[in-house]
Amino acid sequence: MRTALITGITGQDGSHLADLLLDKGYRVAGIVRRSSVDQSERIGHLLNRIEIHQADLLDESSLVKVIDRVRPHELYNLGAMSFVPASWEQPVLTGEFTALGVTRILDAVRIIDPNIRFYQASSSEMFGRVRQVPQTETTPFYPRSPYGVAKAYAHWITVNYRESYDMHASCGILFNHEGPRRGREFVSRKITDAVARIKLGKQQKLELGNLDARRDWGYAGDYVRAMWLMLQQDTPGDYVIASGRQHTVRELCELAFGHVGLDWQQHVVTNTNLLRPAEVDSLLGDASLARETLGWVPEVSFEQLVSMMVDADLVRVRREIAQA
Ligand code: NAP
Ligand code: G4F
Repeated sequence: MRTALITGITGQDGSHLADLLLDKGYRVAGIVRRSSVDQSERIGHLLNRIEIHQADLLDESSLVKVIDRVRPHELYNLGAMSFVPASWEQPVLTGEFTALGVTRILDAVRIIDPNIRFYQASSSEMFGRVRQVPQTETTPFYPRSPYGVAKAYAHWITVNYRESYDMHASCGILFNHEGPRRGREFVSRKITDAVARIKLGKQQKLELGNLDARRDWGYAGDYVRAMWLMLQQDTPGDYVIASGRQHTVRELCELAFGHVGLDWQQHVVTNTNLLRPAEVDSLLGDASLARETLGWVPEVSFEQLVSMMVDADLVRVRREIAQA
């Protein structure tokens, strides 16, 4: 039986990846940082099928102990401070988790067993003010937030450990991916949650920032499959994972409100406080390498993704109303 260890298992991607690996017959262990409250919202359905270990990306000795205890064949490093606006509020902590945390875990792997296959959650935010359209594995980085800068460091330290220590370490440069488990502060989920609440009479208006921002959005369930495929290759590498289609935040609003028969323009108001100090205006990925080498293709379209998220939020808000 193969064993996988996941950092960030309580997050959106960690929970989808745990689902996938359990389906494939893996023993799955996850790293969580200690909290005084329950963090199992996304993994409640699989708590009796996974192992949970406490450690923190800020503390290398805790990572060494867990890796030694679990002895994984594959380690997926998904833990990070992942919300871009928060990275301006806490730039140093973002660097500690999202940049130096990756050195700590790579070093822990090197010490315990450098044959462990390693996945790093790189991000399209590294492309920032894009130098090429569409973006590929060779497009230069120009990050536009402390988060993007931290991810660029994390990406290169992973490449460096691969080249320095001959480790099987791969980076997935993932473009935005969403789903019903997405955190409610991210724009897709903020919109679909508001659509459900407005439809059911619990909210009137939705405040948003930049409606012109363009993103290449896909479904998280499709994207975690790409992570697993990268670690099944004979040789490690870096891969762009994207849908190859781009939409504005405005179009996302139109589609989400339209799904329940509402006119988005009656409900969305812009708030300049939600604009970012430096914006990533447009991202569009070219996943040809992943398609050709990994055989990866996304299965859920943008339209299906938005419908799935609105429907899930309608079910949840209805339940909350019934329980109130
Ligand atoms: P998410 O839902 O915000 O989950 C982040 C996870 O990281 C949570 O489990 C969180 O634990 C954990 N974490 C944060 N700080 C930690 C620390 N100091 N030690 C250990 N764990 C820590 O993010 P996601 O959307 O699943 O994204 C997964 C990864 O992919 C992240 O690295 C993100 O930056 C990257 N990424 C995401 C996207 C996307 O569109 N979703 C695109 C490209 C790259 P708590 O529950 O304790 O907070
Ligand atoms: O949903 P977002 O907050 O995602 P963002 O900043 O693109 O980052 C996400 O994707 C990255 C991959 O490219 C990940 F690495 C990262 O961890 C995260 O998962 O914002 C998307 C766009 C932005 O341009 C933002 O300015 O939506 C715009 N937007 C407009 N109004 C808003 C809002 N974003 C948020 N969160 N909230 C708003 O009210």
